[in-house]
Amino acid sequence: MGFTEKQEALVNSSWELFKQNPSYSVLFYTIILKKAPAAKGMFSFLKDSAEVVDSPKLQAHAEKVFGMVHDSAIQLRASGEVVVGDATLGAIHIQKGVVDPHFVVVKEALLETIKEASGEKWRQELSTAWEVAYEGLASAIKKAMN
Ligand code: HEM
Ligand code: ISQ
Repeated sequence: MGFTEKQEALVNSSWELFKQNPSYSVLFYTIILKKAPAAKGMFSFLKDSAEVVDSPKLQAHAEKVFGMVHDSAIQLRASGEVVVGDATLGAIHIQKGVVDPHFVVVKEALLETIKEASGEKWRQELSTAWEVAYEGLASAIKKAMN
């Protein structure tokens, strides 16, 4: 079964909740660094600060990542596949030293952040919808890295 209208709606509604509160961007980074402390030096906007602090840059980058997963859900629903618009994305991630296990870390951080953002609205099918959208996008980026 392909990505359903219901799954798209679940991703849409929790994406709105994520956007409403900048602290979720901080949470997202914090979880990534807890799982992969060595990733800190990879991010230009993190490597010089002792801890994850809120900044417009951090927020913009995190929102972009979540926004792309949201867009991936829309694409999966519309066409069944994910096309990455930004042709430089593969090269950026290679250059930063990103490897496959990092994609698992970012996925787990994304799902935990969505769980926090959706609060009592959280349910397994909501999480699964985000996971499917993320996996579609991650494989498109990994393909671009090869
Ligand atoms: C840069 C998205 C996975 C680490 C970027 C950029 C985008 C992006 C759009 C360009 C700069 C920006 O606007 O933030 C994504 C998406 C991913 C993904 C959608 C998964 C579906 C990963 C993974 C890692 C990673 C698994 C490893 C922990 C980085 C780093 C940069 C970057 C270090 C450069 C940031 C900087 O210093 O400017 N990513 N990324 N990304 N990404 Fe990812
Ligand atoms: C880019 N790629 C992956 C994860 C990220 C998290 C926060 C900001 C930018 C990112």
